[in-house]
Order: sequence, then structure tokens, then C-alpha cells
Amino acid sequence: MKADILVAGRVPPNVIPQLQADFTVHELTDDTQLAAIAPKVRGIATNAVQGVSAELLDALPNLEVIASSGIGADALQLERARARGIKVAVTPEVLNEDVADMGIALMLAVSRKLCVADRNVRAGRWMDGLGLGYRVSGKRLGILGLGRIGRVLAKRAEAFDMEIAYHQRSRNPDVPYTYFGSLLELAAFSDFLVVVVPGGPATQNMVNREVLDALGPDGVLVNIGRGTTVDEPELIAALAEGRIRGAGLDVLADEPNVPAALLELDNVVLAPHYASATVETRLAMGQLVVDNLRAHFAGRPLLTPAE
Ligand code: NAP
Ligand code: 8YV
Repeated sequence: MKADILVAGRVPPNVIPQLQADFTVHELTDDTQLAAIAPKVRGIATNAVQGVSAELLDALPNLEVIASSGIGADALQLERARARGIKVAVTPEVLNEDVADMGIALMLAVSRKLCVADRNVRAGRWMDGLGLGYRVSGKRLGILGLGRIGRVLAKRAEAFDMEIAYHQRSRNPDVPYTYFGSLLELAAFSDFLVVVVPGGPATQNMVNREVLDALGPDGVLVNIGRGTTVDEPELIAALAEGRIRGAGLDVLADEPNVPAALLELDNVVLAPHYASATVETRLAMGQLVVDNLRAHFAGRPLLTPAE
């Protein structure tokens, strides 16, 4: 008998057609009568942003596995799931390149004023009021979180002749970059500070007023990790008061809600949590979602379990 899978949230386009071949698939919409299917559901397909609510988890008594499209586990109720023996799969590695590319793109877009320049040209203002941009090449890059994505970002930054340093809880013995034991020291070193640590309570508001002031008026903050890692009101104040030069934000604290004050600022470049959103990466992520569910229901271990 085919296992029942609930698709709870957006998944890449190659997921549902493949699941339909092997499983009985239910898509969770506002009209879904959850109570009618809940006892049958043995697997969930979701994504790292929408994730799974505690209420949904509690409503599915026979759930065995959650397969998420994305690496972040902060929206997946990991502890609650583990307490019930529910397995959780994520999609590491396949998104490293595109997320790192977005980090570089945001550094360039903020420093070279690309979005304001585009708006100027479209409005017939050409160079009016644009002023000069700032160089990226050869500057100092601080990476908060030299993990899978952080390392790929560093490799790209090497090609820009950047001086690279990082902060995280443990030193990586196999990299040539400077390690700072404190985020404050890293921020003081950095012209560009890129955030790419996981979300959740351990990193909540880590980038606070002190860190932003250490980054200073010539510094740019880029966040490709999670919005919750940055104290957003303090970031907005620092940007508005010129205490930092600019920010490139792929992620926000309360997505998809954007603070109105952020929209007023020309020294900010915003993206809608879009760093892994290329056809190539999303298909690879989708394939891992499908392959993890297939592995589980064939009695094999998950290919890429959440850590
Ligand atoms: P990873 O390989 O696990 O790397 C995370 C790094 O962060 C590790 O090197 C870790 O080092 C460090 N870290 C973790 N907790 C920390 C803490 N409390 N303080 C300081 N450093 C800490 O993860 P990844 O694959 O590179 O992904 C990183 C994150 O990027 C994901 O969790 C996700 O939230 C985000 N992401 C965003 C997008 C997007 O679309 N914008 C896409 C993919 C991923 P230590 O353990 O030594 O501290
Ligand atoms: C996605 C992400 O944007 O991998 C993550 O943790 O945040 C992103 O890759 C997300 O999973 C949307 O599907």
C-alpha cells in the first residue's frame, strides 16, 4: 500500500509529480479537511521557511518523517519531532553555490549602488544624486559562520582579493583565514560583514547595536542566513543614522513583513529570501526531498538527516 504524504508548503516543481508516482499525495491548502486525512499521513514534504507548525505536528499521530526543501531547521520543530521519533531530512550542500553567490551579489549591489542606479535610469534621472559608489575588491570581509555556505563565499571573495576573517563557536583548523573569537572583534575588522549562521534562539539578535557600531560608518552588513540573527530595529537605526554604510538583506526577521522604515532607505538592497532560488538549485533541493522520502519508505536511512 502506498504511504500518504502531506505537502505542507511550497516545494520545488519536480517534487509533487515524482511523489505522485510512489505515494498518495495530499496538498495542504486552506480548504484541506485535515482531520479526515490526518491519521493516514506518514510523511510531510515542506520547505525551510514555511516549515511545520507544532499544531500540525500534533495533529498527525502517525507521522514518521519530515523532508524539507532547505538546510535551515529553525522552522521544523526539531525537538518536538525527535521526541516522537519522527525523522527530519534537509537539503545541505546543493544550495551552497547559489546562496554564496547571493552574498557576493548583495555586497556588490549595495556598494556599487546598483538598485538606486537602476531606479535613476528608469526614471530618466541618469546620474542625478547618485554620487560615487565604493569598491569591494581588496576590502576586508568578515564571515559570521564559516560553514558549508560560508566557505564557498570565502572562495569567491578570494577572487576579489579580499582579506577574509570569520567568527563562529569553533576555529576551523583547515582554512587560511583569520579567526576571531568574538563577533565584536570580527565586526571591527570588517568592511563587509556577511551573516550566514543558522537561525533559532542561539543566534537571535547576535548582530546587535554594539556589533553594528563596531562595523562602523564605512561598513556594510549582508544577511543571507536568517533575519532573526540581526536586531532589525537597531539595524534600521544604524542605517538611517549613517552609523553603517549600507545593508544587503536576503532575509528578514518576520517574513514576508517588511518594516516600512527599511523601504525608505536607499542604502539597503532587499531580496525576498531568494538566495537558493535558481532553477538548478531548487531542482536539486526538490530531488533530495523526494529521495529522502523514498529512502525512508523503502526502509533505508535518510540521505541527508538534519543535524
Ligand atoms: P553550516 O554548514 O551548519 O554552517 C553554519 C556555521 O555557523 C557553522 O560553521 C557554525 O560553526 C556556525 N554557527 C552555528 N551556530 C553558531 C552560533 N551560535 N554562533 C556562532 N556561529 C555559529 O550551515 P550552512 O549550510 O552553511 O547554512 C547556514 C545557514 O544559512 C542555514 O542554517 C540557513 O539558516 C541559512 N540559509 C539561508 C538561505 C537563504 O535562502 N537565504 C539558504 C540556505 C541556508 P560553529 O558550530 O563552530 O559555531
Ligand atoms: C529556501 C533556506 O529559501 O535552505 C534554507 O534554509 O532558507 C532556503 O534555501 C527555503 O528553503 C525556501 O524553500
